[in-house]
Amino acid sequence: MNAPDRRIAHLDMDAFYASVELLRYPELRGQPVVIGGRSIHKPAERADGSREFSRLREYAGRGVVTTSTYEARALGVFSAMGVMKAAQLAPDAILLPADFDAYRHYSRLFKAAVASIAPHIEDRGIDEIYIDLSAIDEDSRSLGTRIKQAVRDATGLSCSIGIAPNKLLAKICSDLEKPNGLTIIGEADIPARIWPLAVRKINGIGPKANDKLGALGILTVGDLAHADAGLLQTHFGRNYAEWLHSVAHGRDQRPVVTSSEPKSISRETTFERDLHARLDRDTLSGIFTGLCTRVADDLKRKGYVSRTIGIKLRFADFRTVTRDITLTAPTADPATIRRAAGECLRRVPLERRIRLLGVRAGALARPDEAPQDAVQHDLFAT
Ligand code: DCP
Ligand code: MG
Repeated sequence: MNAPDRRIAHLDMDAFYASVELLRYPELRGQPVVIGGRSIHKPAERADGSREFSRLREYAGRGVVTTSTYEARALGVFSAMGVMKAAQLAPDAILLPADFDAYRHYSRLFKAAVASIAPHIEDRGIDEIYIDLSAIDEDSRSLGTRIKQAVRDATGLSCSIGIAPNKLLAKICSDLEKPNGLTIIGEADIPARIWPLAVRKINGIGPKANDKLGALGILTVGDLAHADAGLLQTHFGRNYAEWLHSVAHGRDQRPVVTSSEPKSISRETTFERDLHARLDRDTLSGIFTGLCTRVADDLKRKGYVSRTIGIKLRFADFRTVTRDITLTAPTADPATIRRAAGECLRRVPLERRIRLLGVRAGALARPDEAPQDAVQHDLFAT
């Protein structure tokens, strides 16, 4: 059973990065637009004040699409797709570089707008939040509409909201009528609204579990709800089988957790071409120092110091290794971070070419707090 009186919303911004870009370039509204270029893809301004945009077909490189407008999605272009691949599907689509500062700015604005109506918020990243509405005495449709309007007034952007008895269902619902959706369900709606959905729609059923379930003929959430408990246990183990069964019935007790302290701050970069530890030593070293400087800047801007510095390397064969080191005193100093990261790097045998390099600061604390003793082993676990 779900707790009787809970009412939880999940809010997710629509095509977030792309929508922020459309605020800046309103002439692109209605067109397929893809975010994923580099700074050279910034639009050029013509003498008459109009702008000249890059097109996907002009792109060469290994970048990935961060997001795309719904018009681009209609052409098959989605998040995480290689930009070159996207260019084959939609050569004339507009290409723009990402501007994370702008996205963070709008992220803060929309969260503040929601908080002015419903302050019990769990931050789930740049464009999504859970909101506990249980203590608010207003019907869900009018409250949801009011929150969406507040977000639009503060940002000019649309979002989609799901309102349900728990986080699990709210998250599924916010996606059901995107973009600009408001989807409200109660316990009684589970068979009609949730059971027809593919099991993949459940947050926590990843590609592996999805494939395994598919092989057992379990395709929809309804199939899962009616699956034999013994069969699930045999294939997934007792814990996961029990979880599968309970989520298929729409059960979830997790609270909305309001604190939003980050666990770590990291920066990473995928190179244009794979780099060799010795032959490209200077280039690598420059990039490495740059990453450390950016991590230090992030720490200072967000007001943290870090006790654990880590690195991530991905080799040309996609093998990924991480190393980390605990400092004697917490820091936000770029040179100290660079030294610690350099020590980590010396612990990795560098035989293959390197594809990606990352630097992470973990075990965060506020500079005025007594240093904590946290040790993080899985710095780059996601
Ligand atoms: N993002 C990214 N890389 C991904 C997925 C997303 O960089 N593989 C970024 C860009 C998105 C933002 O995170 O704008 C939010 O992710 P969402 O999954 O919510 O996607 P959108 O907001 O773009 O679209 P939707 O309307 O489907 O929510
Ligand atoms: Mg979104």
